[in-house]
Amino acid sequence: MTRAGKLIASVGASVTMLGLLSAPAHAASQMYISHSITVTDVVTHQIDVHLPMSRQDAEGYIYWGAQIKLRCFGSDAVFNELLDRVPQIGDTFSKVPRKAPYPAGYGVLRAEEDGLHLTTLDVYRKPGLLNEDIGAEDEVFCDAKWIDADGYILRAKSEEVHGYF
Ligand SMILES: [Ca+2]
Ligand SMILES: [Ca+2]
Repeated sequence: MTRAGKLIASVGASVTMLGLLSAPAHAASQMYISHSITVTDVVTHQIDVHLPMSRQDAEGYIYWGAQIKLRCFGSDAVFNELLDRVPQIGDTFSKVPRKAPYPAGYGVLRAEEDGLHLTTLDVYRKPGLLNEDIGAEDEVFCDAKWIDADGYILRAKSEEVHGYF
């Protein structure tokens, strides 16, 4: 490594250490949400939210109380209906784990190498809460609202998933 390279690496290291001491300033700049619905005897709905950033930044945000709020909608020509109690486990997610029998690691913000993640897993009766068009095919999408400890907000919307739920 050149002397300049060493200097840059050393500056990078001290910035990372500062990041551990306070909520990272603008690390959260993008958010992605996707979801899948699997129909068997029941209807299983998984929502995945990802904010790309370093693991250290994700740990900082989670520690300082960042939240992700999720809502899901039935898509219709005139009016997209808010689906009440979807996700079933509640709409606000933070560092606080869901109680068993909700599966461990789901429904709680987690830090990984590629950033901050949230995955929900809900199981509904069939037909149930995702059956937004009675007697017809259903189209469901979800949106995510990120709120960090300073009140900074990001929003993202998922693709529509179609099926008979
Ligand atoms: Ca519809
Ligand atoms: Ca339907």
